[in-house]
Amino acid sequence: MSAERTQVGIVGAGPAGLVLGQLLHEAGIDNVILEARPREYVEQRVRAGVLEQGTVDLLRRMGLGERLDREGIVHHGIELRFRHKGHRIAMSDLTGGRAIWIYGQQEVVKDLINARHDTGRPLLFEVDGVALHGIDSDSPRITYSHDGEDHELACDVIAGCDGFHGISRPAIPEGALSIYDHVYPFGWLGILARVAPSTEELIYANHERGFALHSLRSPELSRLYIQCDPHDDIANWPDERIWEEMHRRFEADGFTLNEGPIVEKGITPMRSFVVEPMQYGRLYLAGDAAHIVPPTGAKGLNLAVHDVSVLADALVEWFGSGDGSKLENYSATCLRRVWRVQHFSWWMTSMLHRVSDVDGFEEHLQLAQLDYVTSSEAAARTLAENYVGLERV
Ligand code: RFL
Ligand code: PHB
Repeated sequence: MSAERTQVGIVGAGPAGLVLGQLLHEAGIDNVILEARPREYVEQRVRAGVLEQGTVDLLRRMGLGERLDREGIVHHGIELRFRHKGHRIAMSDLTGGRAIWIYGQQEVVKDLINARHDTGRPLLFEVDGVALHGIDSDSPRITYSHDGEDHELACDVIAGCDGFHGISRPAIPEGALSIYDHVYPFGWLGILARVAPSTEELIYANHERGFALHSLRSPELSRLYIQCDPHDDIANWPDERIWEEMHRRFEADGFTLNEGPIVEKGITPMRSFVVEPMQYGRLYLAGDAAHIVPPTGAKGLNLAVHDVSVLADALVEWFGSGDGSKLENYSATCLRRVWRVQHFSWWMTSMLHRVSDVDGFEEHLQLAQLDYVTSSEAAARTLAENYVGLERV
């Protein structure tokens, strides 16, 4: 067993762990990142696509804006499509010029991994058997094996950035946590298709056959989703069936959906989940390890980045001056935004997805809300300011 020491042990090299490692490095705080998966896997995983204004501002401040500004696509509006007609929400006009960027999560992750390598600080892939010890003491430790050798890493604090299925949250005694878990009766079937997007701005469609979303990754790559049964098997969805369903759900006067080869497809269940508090002893949870939102609000990655910017700020103060007040308040500070974003993501999800609705009551409520959001400037601004990301919560 080899013994090592660091100030902050970070479990997980998703957006949360990598951004935290970089922010701590900038402040001269020693840290080690441990990742269970291979580098190639982490860099290829197709997930989020929408970055809020605040996330882009932070990445630029961290010196990670170069490729993002070159290849990312800035968007100033989105379309809500219902009763087969499109209605634009002019996000930037409604929010004093704020916007969102389309830049794939795996591109953010690639940029962060490259920046990490430039720092020379450790980022280990394919670690096994990660376990946390003494998290309620002043000297927490992480044990793991790497390249067939067992290691013990002594830390001042541990950051659990290991996603929803990680080991950090379960390391906290059950009685210390309150868990809020809401599972939706639908999922998203998502595809990546090698074809020019059929739209310049994202389309969120409420359709009698179920929700559909048209997004993109580049001028040659479209990203589309349709609401489906979360327990359905992707094998039941040959490409022709997917396109046929997409055509029906996006149908509108003057709109043509471009088809192309599907290069990736999968089904994701949808849930809202929050654990409180997001800290226990010397363990701090961040990102999907602490909360999950349904993707309709495009918020998960952005929230993960916000958590770690709060955590980094608190750790810099604690290591720098010994003042632990921000660290003590870490969970409370994060949870204000977490619950705001939970509400927004649930609200968007509820407004846009079809559920079994025998008497049509819910459908009428959804359409009434969509009419309101697309005709009242106040209602449109509520959607817009949440979508681009609130500056202050
Ligand atoms: P991640 O990205 O899951 O990273 C956690 C990392 O921890 C590793 N790990 C371990 N490492 C060591 N030891 C262990 N025992 C470990 N267990 C796990 C994992 O391998 C992984 O590398 O969590 P993080 O960093 O908190 O980031 C969260 C985001 O990934 C997530 O919230 C977003 O992808 C959600 N999301 C979206 N968010 C947005 O902001 N905008 C979007 O447009 C958006 N679209 C989406 C999404 C998520 C989706 N899916 C697939 C759930 C669209 C979809 C379809
Ligand atoms: C995406 O491009 O993957 C995407 C866009 C908007 C969402 C969710 C995902 O709400």
